[in-house]
Amino acid sequence: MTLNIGVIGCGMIGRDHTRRLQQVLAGAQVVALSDVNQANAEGVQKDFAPNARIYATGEELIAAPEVHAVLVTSWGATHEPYVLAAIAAGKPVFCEKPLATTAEGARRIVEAEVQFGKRLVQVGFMRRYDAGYLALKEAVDKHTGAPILVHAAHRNPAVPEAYTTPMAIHDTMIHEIDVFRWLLNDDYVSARVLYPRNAARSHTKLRDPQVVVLETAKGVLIDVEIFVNCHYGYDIQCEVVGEDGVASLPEPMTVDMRLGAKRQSTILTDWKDRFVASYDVELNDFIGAATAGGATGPSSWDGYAAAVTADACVAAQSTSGEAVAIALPVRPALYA
Ligand code: NAI
Ligand code: NAD
Ligand code: ISE
Repeated sequence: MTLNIGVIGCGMIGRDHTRRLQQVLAGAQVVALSDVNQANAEGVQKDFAPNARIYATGEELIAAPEVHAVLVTSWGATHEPYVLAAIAAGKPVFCEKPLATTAEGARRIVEAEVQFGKRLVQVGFMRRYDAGYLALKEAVDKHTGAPILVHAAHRNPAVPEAYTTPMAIHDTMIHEIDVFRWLLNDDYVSARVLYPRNAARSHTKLRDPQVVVLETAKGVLIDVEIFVNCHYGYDIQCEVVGEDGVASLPEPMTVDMRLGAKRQSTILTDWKDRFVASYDVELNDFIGAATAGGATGPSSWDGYAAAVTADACVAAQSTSGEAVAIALPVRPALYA
């Protein structure tokens, strides 16, 4: 059976996910597109999905009988109503991060899915599918002993003026928030935020870089540098210090060159290239589970836990370094 997918939001990542569904992966086809800016949907239709029908609204796309499953790749603030509509229609839905831009919004999705009685939602936390993070997890689980510290960095070369201080958490660090819960099999209890002087390339509405310190229930301290105007490249770093040793996230494969009395290797500049393979694997997982009528991988609960933590980090951005507590309610059995 071929899974018929409708894509809501045809910007950068909606376009890229449509390309992989149409040209890279087997088992699915994009039959419907929607975007508040219809020109974006038309561009994606023309380039990758000539047979897809364009719907005026995401709600109409979700209701369309030919659509078996939905991809939500519109702006973060629009995710919640589309995911709720897909659950109400009983259709599997892959939602790009963040699941919702507030913890209450993510909680409403968890409650709707629990009431439906079956998992339908996969959140786009693709790092869990990255070969480097999987290898790091194996090293942490089997070799380096119980974790004590994590040092991490999330660096983007530049961001537009519309990117503001809280977005460093909701839009960017949300990936670290999710992946460290998974990597350490732990939950967070507090967050602190510290700022050095502002980088010269930053904007007036953005404190950049920021350092977020998360503490986990098992007592691990995680420091994350978020630097979104680092200029030199797209660079994701992570080192886990354990009782018996230290494990580091592998660098992306690159050719080591000796040229002109220098050793050189390339640093990527675009998130699309850094995680290209993990986007393929996460969507392949979605196709498999959605074809069977359900969902797998990062869940609504993971999206909710990330949203609660992100809200605490954003609150901690204005407490002059004071810790903000993080607490989750009891996890519903659906997500055990
Ligand atoms: P974008 O701005 O390039 O594209 C968003 C598209 O959604 C635009 O075409 C816009 O017109 C459309 N849109 C906005 N509101 C809509 C609505 N209510 N209904 C239908 N369409 C709507 O943004 P981008 O970079 O593609 O990001 C989209 C989502 O993907 C965000 O949630 C972002 O966090 C996530 N993302 C995830 C990445 C990852 O590594 N997993 C990487 C980049 C983005
Ligand atoms: P984008 O701005 O390039 O694209 C967003 C698109 O959504 C635009 O075309 C916009 O017109 C459309 N849109 C906005 N509101 C809409 C609505 N209500 N209904 C339908 N369409 C709507 O943004 P992007 O970079 O593609 O990011 C989109 C989402 O993907 C965000 O949630 C972002 O966080 C996420 N994202 C994830 C990753 C990742 O690595 N997982 C990377 C990039 C983006
Ligand atoms: C973007 O939305 C992503 O998800 C990228 O992975 C991240 O590095 C970037 O900062 C976000 O804007």
